[in-house]
Amino acid sequence: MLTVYSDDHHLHHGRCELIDGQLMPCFEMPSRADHVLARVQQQSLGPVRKPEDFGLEPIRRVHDEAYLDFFKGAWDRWAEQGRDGDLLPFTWPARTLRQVIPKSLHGELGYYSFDGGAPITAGTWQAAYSAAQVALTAQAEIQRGARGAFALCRPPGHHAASDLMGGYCYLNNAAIAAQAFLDQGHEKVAILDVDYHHGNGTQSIFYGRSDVLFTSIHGHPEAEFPFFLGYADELGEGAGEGFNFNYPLAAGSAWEQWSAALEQACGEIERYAPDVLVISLGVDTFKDDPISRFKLDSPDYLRMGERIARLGKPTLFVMEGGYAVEEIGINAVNVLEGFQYAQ
Ligand code: OKP
Ligand code: ZN
Repeated sequence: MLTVYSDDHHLHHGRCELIDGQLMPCFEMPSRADHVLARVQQQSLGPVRKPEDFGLEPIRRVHDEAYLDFFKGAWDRWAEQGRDGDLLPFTWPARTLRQVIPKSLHGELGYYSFDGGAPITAGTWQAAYSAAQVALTAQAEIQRGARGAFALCRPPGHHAASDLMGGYCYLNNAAIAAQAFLDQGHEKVAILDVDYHHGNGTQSIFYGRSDVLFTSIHGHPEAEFPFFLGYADELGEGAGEGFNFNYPLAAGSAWEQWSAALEQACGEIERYAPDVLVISLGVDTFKDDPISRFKLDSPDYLRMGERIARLGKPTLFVMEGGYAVEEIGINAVNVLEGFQYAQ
């Protein structure tokens, strides 16, 4: 299986995040992708290629124009103010406030984000842009007839909505790839999001549409980030009604509970009968993940890949979360190997 990877991810390295009332070094760090790449090479998964540049157009198909302009220009405005620390939002247009776009940098940043977990640094735009190109290049490989391809994206994307960054995410790599499949002639794309956190961005982008089925297995939002989306009663709206399925699970869930939810998600995907499948591949479901509370073990990821393979669809894997840095390579590549070597 082809892996697409860009060194540009190193350009994004946030300094710290606020967690449990403390400033901590960012869990979403460059060594994550380095470990995954090393494991891909160690296991001889297949060739590794740099991304092609498809430009901004396929990104614009998913993201709001003004949001992209803001994100692209935000660091230079910050630097003009003489700042060199990470740019982080601190005020959001929550209930009782107006959805108005202010003129100041911090006002706009609050408008275009939903949490304080996505720092903008000097290289964040370039890293996120390249991650989207990584996803599009792997998508093109599937389009050319490959059975599977791996987009080793960093930063991740599934929390990013059309005009919102947050949860370590800026551009929604999986959604951009899914939209590219549709724009290149496919009629139905299914997304299966196996990251520990609900893919609120991806869900919101496709919530009113029937050409993309969104399914997600994740920590229950009553107790877990992103808290305000990802409940089981969110089934889509308008033309999208019946094309969104969430499987929130309790903290402590292990393969037994997780795989039962996977069976249900696979049932919906089979009923939908998509042309292609996009996997938002987070491995923060791992038992030793420092910010998550599921109990999957490394061999479980082989089973996960095998079950996905049995859906029998051309499958694009897009890297999302996973913060147990030492094991992230083993676990992510186990999914790919389980898929690759399944009948
Ligand atoms: C991203 B992905 C804020 C703490 C909130 C955000 C978790 C984002 C997970 N400083 N934590 O889904 O793995
Ligand atoms: Zn996650």
